[in-house]
Amino acid sequence: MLDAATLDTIATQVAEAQAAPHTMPKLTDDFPGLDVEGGYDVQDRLLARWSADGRELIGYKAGLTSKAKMEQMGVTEPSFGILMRDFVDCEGSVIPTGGMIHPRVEAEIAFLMKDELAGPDVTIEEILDATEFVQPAIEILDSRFEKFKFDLASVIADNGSAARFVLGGRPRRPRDLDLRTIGLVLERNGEIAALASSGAVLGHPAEAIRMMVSWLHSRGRTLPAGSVVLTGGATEAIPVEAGDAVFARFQDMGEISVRFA
Ligand code: OOG
Ligand code: MG
Repeated sequence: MLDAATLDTIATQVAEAQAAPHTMPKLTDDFPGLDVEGGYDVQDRLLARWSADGRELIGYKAGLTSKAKMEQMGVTEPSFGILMRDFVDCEGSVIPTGGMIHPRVEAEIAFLMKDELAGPDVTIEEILDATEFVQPAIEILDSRFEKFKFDLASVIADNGSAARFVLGGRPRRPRDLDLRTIGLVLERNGEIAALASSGAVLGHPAEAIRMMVSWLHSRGRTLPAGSVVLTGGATEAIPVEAGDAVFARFQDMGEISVRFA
């Protein structure tokens, strides 16, 4: 357990590494007492700072929810993080890489919530009832750690490498699809870079929300109505650089494109 002053110091380091993007060593190198709960305490401090700056929380992200992602990043449990309104880019937009260190893209299914979810163990049925629609998303990650290498506590403190995200495609009612078997194809510059099925995310992407709501509950919070939720990359994350065009096709849910400059 780290004391409040140390958690404040870590939050300042992370906030600075994100605001004027630069790498830092894995936080557990300098702060070996940092654990997963401490990582979330750092996130709380980031949220408090950003809210004080007038930035708005619009939802939450689950990460490291598929085997491909866990293997790529060398961890065995999901992570959760916060999504601010200013992380959003428009479908079809050109995203500058200048403000990022080593961006990577991943295809995810987003949920838009119409009702609040709360408590230690909501069911998948309750989650589907509380969902307005599901929609394709591309998340653009940018770890602030050298060589994109970290452990779970460090990446949680870095808000799950969150940088930008794009929603697009065709919003669908969650019960009109079989969310265990949606095919996802991620292309970079016209070539397939990764393939997955939505079931790669914990068997059903709503399972990521089930875990998220119980995590929120453990921290005295709920998932508010109106939240955007990213359920985690079904494929591994693919590096991008200026000039790249990325296209994600989602079976029965349409497609999203973005370019990087
Ligand atoms: C951590 C963030 C993971 C996902 O969808 O798995 C994430 C990382 O891999 O940098 O957003
Ligand atoms: Mg992600």
